[in-house]
Order: sequence, then C-alpha cells, then structure tokens
Amino acid sequence: MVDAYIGIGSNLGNRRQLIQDAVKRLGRLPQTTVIKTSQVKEYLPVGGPPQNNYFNTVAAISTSLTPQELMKQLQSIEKQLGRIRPDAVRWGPRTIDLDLLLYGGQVIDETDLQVPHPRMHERKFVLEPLSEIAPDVIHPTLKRPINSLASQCS
Ligand code: PH2
Ligand code: MG
Ligand code: MG
Repeated sequence: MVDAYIGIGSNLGNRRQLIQDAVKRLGRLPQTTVIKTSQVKEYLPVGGPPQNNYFNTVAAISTSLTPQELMKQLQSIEKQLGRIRPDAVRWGPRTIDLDLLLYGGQVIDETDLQVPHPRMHERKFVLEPLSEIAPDVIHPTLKRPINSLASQCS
C-alpha cells in the first residue's frame, strides 16, 4: 500500500456536496482506503477566466492501485459527478476536479501523468490543506517538507 494525496476542487453546482460525494467515492475504490481529509475551505479562483470561488480540500488515501490505475479511477469519479471533458476552457469552472498530487515518493513524467502534480508547489489552495494533513511529507523533487512550501506560498 502506498500513501497518495488527492487535491479536490469544485466551483460549479452544490460545491460542498460534490466534494463530500467525491471523498465518499474515493473510499469505495478497489484496494483503497481514505485515511484523512483536510477541512474544506473556500478559495479565490487561480488562473482561467473570471469564475466562481472554489471549495478545496485534500484527501490522503492508502492504495495498492498503480498511479495509472488511480488516475483512471479519478477521471471516472469526475465523470460520475458531472465533469464535462474536454473542458470548454483551460482552468475554467468545473463541478469537480480530482488531481493526483503525490503518490508515495514517486516521480512520474509521462504525457498523461505527472507526479508530483507540476503546479502543486505554487498553489495555496493545495499546499494549505495538504499541510494540514501531511506537514512533514517531503516533496519528492523539491526535497522540502510540505509545511515549509506552504509557509512560503502567498
Ligand atoms: N483549479 C484549477 C484552477 N484554479 N483555483 C482554486 N482556488 N481551486 C482550484 O481547485 C483550482 C483553481 C485548475 O484545476
Ligand atoms: Mg486541478
Ligand atoms: Mg485536474
């Protein structure tokens, strides 16, 4: 089993409900347990066109799915919760977004799968909730603990 961290965001529809539902579905994935979730907090949208505020959270899971299998399952949950792909606009509004942030200490650089998530270290809406549940986890390429990255992110 590997500890993985999933960033979850919603800014369309019943945002809090969608996030709760996404966490519930994570817990029902094969070979996967949800270990912890951060508080759900509201954040201003980062990037993209003007849009509604997001609710964001991070979930810690323990899984024996491979990163590729996990990614497929995350996309399937997004689809079940009304996510329309391809997105109309990059970083546009979405009912639900599930991003694989970290998968153990692994570094993966494939066309459809990059871990650690390439922008996680500059995003407060990721680092703040991640730091709440995993402050001492080391970012596998920057080699720094999450709480240190979070404290330097504005
Ligand atoms: N996701 C994005 C773009 N901008 N901003 C916030 N606050 N939260 C998000 O989850 C988010 C975003 C692309 O996935
Ligand atoms: Mg995202
Ligand atoms: Mg995404």
